[in-house]
This record gives sequence, C-alpha cells and structure tokens, in this order.
Amino acid sequence: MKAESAPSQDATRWWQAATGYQIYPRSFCDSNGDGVGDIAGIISKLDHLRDLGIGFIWLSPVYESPMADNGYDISDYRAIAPEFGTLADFDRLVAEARERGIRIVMDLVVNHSSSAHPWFRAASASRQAPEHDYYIWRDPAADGGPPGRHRASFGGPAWHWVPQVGRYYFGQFSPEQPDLNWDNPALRRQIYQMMNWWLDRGIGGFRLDVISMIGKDVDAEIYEEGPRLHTYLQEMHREAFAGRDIVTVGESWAVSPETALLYCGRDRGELDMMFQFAHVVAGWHPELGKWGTPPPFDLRRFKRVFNQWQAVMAEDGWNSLFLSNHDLPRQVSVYGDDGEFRVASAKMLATVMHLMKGTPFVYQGEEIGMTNAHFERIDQLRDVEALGHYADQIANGVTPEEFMAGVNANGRDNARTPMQWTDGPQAGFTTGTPWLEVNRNHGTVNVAADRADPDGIFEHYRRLIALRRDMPIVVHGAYRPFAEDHRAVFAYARELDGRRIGVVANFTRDPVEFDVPEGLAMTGRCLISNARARQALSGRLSLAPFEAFAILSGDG
Ligand code: TEU
Ligand code: CA
Repeated sequence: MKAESAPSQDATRWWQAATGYQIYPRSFCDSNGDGVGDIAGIISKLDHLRDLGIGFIWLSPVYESPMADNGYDISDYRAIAPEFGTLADFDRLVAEARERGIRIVMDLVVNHSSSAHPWFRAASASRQAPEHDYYIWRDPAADGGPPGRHRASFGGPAWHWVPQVGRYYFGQFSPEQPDLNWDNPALRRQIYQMMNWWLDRGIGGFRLDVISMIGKDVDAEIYEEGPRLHTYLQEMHREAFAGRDIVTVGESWAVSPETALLYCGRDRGELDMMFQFAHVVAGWHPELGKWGTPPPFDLRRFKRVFNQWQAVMAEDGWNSLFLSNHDLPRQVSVYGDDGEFRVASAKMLATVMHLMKGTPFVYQGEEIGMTNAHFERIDQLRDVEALGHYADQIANGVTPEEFMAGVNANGRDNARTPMQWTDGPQAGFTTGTPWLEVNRNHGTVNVAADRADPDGIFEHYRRLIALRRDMPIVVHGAYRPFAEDHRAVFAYARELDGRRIGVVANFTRDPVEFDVPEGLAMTGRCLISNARARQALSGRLSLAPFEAFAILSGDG
C-alpha cells in the first residue's frame, strides 16, 4: 500500500492527534463525602489528567436526572444534577480543564429522555399537550394489549400503558426512558437549541448516546439505522455542529463497516467518528449474549474486526479506538490477565490500541490497570440493565450462579466501581460510603502506587499518548496488518513518507516464538516496550508473555 504523505498540520483536526479520557462522574472522585462522585471531585483530579497528556474528557451525563440509569435518563437538559454540583461548577470545570489544554466533550442522550422530564409529564397527562408528540405513542392493539411485542434492552416489554391518555408509549431501554419522537420537527428544534446552548458555553463537542436509534420506525419494527437517520444527522450538523471547532462521536451497537462512512465520511456533514462494538459482541456467548459465560478469547477474530475497521477508514472517516467504557467489563480482565501478568498485559493492550490509526479513548482507571470486581451476590449490583435482566433470565430458567457468571464476565458494574486513588479507606474515592463497593484489590491497584513506579502502567499510557500528540506517522500513517492468522500475536505497521513503525504484541500468558513476516522485517529505534528494548524485527523472535513493543525505522 502506498504510504501517503501526512496531511498538512492545519488539515489535522485537534481530535485526531489527541487522546480522549472517559469519566463516569458517579465513580471518579467524591468531594463532599456523600459517596457519589461529583464535578468538584473531577476538578480536584485534573492535574492527574494533565500529567497523563489527554486532550479531552468524554464526560458521562451530569444533567439533572432521577438516576434510573445513572444519568442516561435526563429530566432537565439545561441543569446539572444536584448530586454532581451546579452549572457554576460545570463552567469552572470547563475553564480549569482548558487551562490544562483539555476540552470537555459532553455525553448527550437524545434518543430518549427521562419519564420525569416535564415534556413527558405533560405528554402523558393529555393527548392535546403540545409535548404529547415529542414521544412515540400508539393506541392499544385490537385485543387491548400493547401495539407490539418488542422487548426493552433492560428487560421486560418496550411498550408501556398510560391510562390518562389511553395509549402506550415506547421505551427502548426502560419504562423510565421514553423514546423521543424524532419525526416531530418541533422536538428536533428543541434538541438543536439545547445543543447550541451547551456549545455556546465552550464545551468541546458531544458523545451521542445510541444515536443510530433516533431514526427508528416502530411500525416497521426498525429500531436501528432507520430510514430517516441520516436526514436527521445532517440536519443536526447544519443546525448545531457546522462551523464549530468541536468533535462529535456517535455511539452505535448497530453500525457496521458497510454503514460506518455514512455517519463519519468527511463529506457527509454528520459526525466525526463512531463508537462501534463488533470486537465486544465477538466475545459474547453465541446464544446467551453478554449474560452467558463467554467463549475462550479468539485473537484472530479480534484482529479481523480491527483490521476491517482500519481498512474501512483508511482513506475517509475516522476510527475511535477503545476496549473499555462505562458499559463494558475491564479490558485487562477480558483481553489480558488480571492476575500474575496484570501490568504487562495492561501495557500490551494499550500499545496495540494506541498505535493504530484513529482516536484512542482511555476509560477511567484503565491507565492503572483496574480490573473486574468479581461480585458474589446480586444485591451488590446497582446497574439497571443487570437487575432488569436478572428477573427475565431467572424466569427463563438461568440459575442465579450462571447469571452471576455472566455479570462477572460482562456486567456494566465492573467498570463502575469507584476510581482507586490510594490504598486508603474506600481507595481515596470518598470519605463516606460509596454508592457501589470499591474493588477489594485497591490496596495494590491504585493511582498512588502505580504512579510511584517509573515503569508503571500510567507511565506507559503517558508515553503512548505523547507519541500520538508528537508524531504525524502515528496520526496519519497508513495501517498494514501482518500475521493475521497468527493465534497469539497481533502485528501491524504504520507507514508514512518512507518511515515505518512496526508493532508486535504477544496476546498470551505464554512465551511465543514469532517468525517475523518478510514484509514486516525492519530495524530502527525502540519507541516503546513493556519488556526489553528491541531494535530489530526480523527472523524468529522469542516473545515473553504479553510482550509488546514498537520500532521506528527511517530517519526517526
Ligand atoms: O448504551 C447503549 C446500550 O445499548 C448499552 O447499554 C448496551 O445495551 C449494553 O451495554 C450491552 O452490553 C448507552 C449508554 O452507554 C448506556 O450507559 C445507557 O444505559 C444506554 O445507552 C441507554 O441510554
Ligand atoms: Ca459527592
């Protein structure tokens, strides 16, 4: 593949050379001892993020919410939830972050609101309310029952009866999260006005929750990537994003390599990049999905997904690069080793993800190798999704033990245990009782201990983030996979203007003999390694467990 020359610096958008950091505010840092993280707590930890070198924070929702889904159920789009702080606190966060060269990208949920939103209260009180058609209502079926059999993502039916109006409303996720009716131009205008209100406050952009669902057609039973989706995204871009130096990232569990460029192709006038989950779903139980005991990790399938997405975005669009977020189990537990090789495998995963082409996203705690929580009882859980599915799954004959195995493999609470700052009480997250138990391993896995180690995971992430920020080849280099069928090794190159970075990673806890493919052979200087500093990629290499390194050839 011809190595393209780097687009000029001004053609490089700031979010292409930056690394994102996701904060789940409830679990990041509690400043007032109520056991719930808050904005003042985030501000108190901004120096940690400045030291890491990230360019922007993806801030999970902090809007007013009854917290049925920890803020992914918004009841006032222009107010901050009191447990997180005030609008003044938020404006201070934006200003303090900007002083450290960090933008704030807000998570925005516009597929649905909370059932506590004034719009929904009015809509469910009268068919004549102007807000009634901000939501999706249908009359009862001929038998008086719900107009459809669709199941909600968090268990139970998706249609909910409201006697006051004698109709059912649609809630894709839960009864507390009624879907907004995007076919209503008055609703869309409300959303765009609100987006501009936040953008005018100086935020750096939006992460758009389940954005591929806003074009749904419930009568045709099309819930993802519906017929009007891109019409609405292009209107949203025109009405709110165009002309602003911001980043927009859409989340979709449906987007595919075939549809990706429809959302983020340079000339589409829609979004800048997408969060896709093919690598996540590839690791789920074929019948039980995320709730079943996962099959053994298959590196070749994992590589196929990433190599395919790198190829799709080679000339247009832009990839997001992540293995973790607030909905996913901890990556070192899923793809690495959270025991003997926790540190080596955490660094290996970071090396592979951060040197691909796209924008990497670090999830809070990933930079110190935080692990899954290993819950023992259902009453330890707080996640509406797991608790909702528990009832459904037990009714379907799954045993509580089997269900807990699924929760410990893939449950969202794994990612939501409080950030582990120190080995002290409650890991330094709170002086009170945390809303969700702190992981028992915080005595050894914590920011203070890891950052005291010059060879710690944090330092490895800091160096990777600096490589992207400082080296155009990391941002723009053409991606070339190698050894795609190798069961243990992930290998690829990045090429630009005659220079090359070669990346090799052993994804297993065993030593591996790796025969370097002819096309990958090279010598140069070691850019980064979690083991010995290698200067050559050639012949047969003996790789240590989870060994990963990158070599830069050419004039360096
Ligand atoms: O998640 C989309 C979503 O569908 C996931 O919850 C997914 O169903 C699940 O995690 C599969 O493992 C977004 C937000 O990221 C999530 O936190 C919200 O709960 C959800 O939308 C509803 O807003
Ligand atoms: Ca608090």
